Amino acid sequence: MDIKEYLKQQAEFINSQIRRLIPSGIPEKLFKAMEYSLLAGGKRLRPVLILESAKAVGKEDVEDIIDIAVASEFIHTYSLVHDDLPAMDDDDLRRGKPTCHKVFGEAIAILAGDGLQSYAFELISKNQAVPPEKLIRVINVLAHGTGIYGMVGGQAADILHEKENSFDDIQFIHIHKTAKFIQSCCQIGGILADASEEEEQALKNYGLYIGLAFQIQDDILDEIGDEKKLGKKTKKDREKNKLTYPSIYGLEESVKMAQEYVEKATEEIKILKNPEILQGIAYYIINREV
Ligand code: GRG
Repeated sequence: MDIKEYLKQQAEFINSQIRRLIPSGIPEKLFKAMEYSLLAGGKRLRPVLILESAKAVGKEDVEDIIDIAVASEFIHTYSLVHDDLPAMDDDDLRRGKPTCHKVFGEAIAILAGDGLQSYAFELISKNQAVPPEKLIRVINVLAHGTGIYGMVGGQAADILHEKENSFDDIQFIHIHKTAKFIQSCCQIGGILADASEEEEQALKNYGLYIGLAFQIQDDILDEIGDEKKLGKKTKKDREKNKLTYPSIYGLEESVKMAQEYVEKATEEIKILKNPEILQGIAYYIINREV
């Protein structure tokens, strides 16, 4: 299977589901800001990981969990909108297009991010097909991975750090800012597919390893200044003295580290019924150009 083509198809499928699930009946400018940011492009990695993790454990029909997968993209989009704000990274472009606050103003961008986050949890909690006790676990895992113990905590550490160039600093920041959200998506797929404890742990380990590989690859792409990464932070980040893997280890070592994490990730999920697509995604992460 051509994994790149498969992921492209899956991303298109997620796009159609996002369009279906964008909430209506809200102030028009807020709606437009949410819609603009949600549909501005993107790999849709997190919802795809939820669906593929469920399939890897053996869930054949994922129709009943699509809204939960889409909710993860709502949260991801909120994080990008807030990350771009003047108070954070102060970016003019995201995915090659003007950032949400550049188009709609800062106040609406903040509210669009807030709205996307809370609506994500509303969407999950109103799923009728999944038993409530499972939904509570999903909500808990997602809130943990994206909140103060995960992405929000990592973002705070990234903003607050005093550059020491140490392995501990960069690992803490990237495990929390990037990997924990990705890890929670893999775990959620497992929960929704009734994974055993051992299978769920394998998915958690896989998620953490690919999350770290994802961040290292992101840093590598920034470092080599790939032209295709329009709107991503490159020179600006370096000017702001951000901790990146290449800035500490150099490019060659960073490439090696990402490869090692991917190998560990693929090894972890060998116990699953259908590990192949997740294994393909792991390799895609370090071979991607955007
Ligand atoms: C504002 C609470 C808060 C958190 C922000 C998302 C984030 C945390 C920071 C963005 C900066 C950054 C480069 C993070 C590292 C990796 C990452 C999350 C990249 C963007 O995700 P992709 O590549 O984006 O999946 P697409 O555009 O494909 O959806």
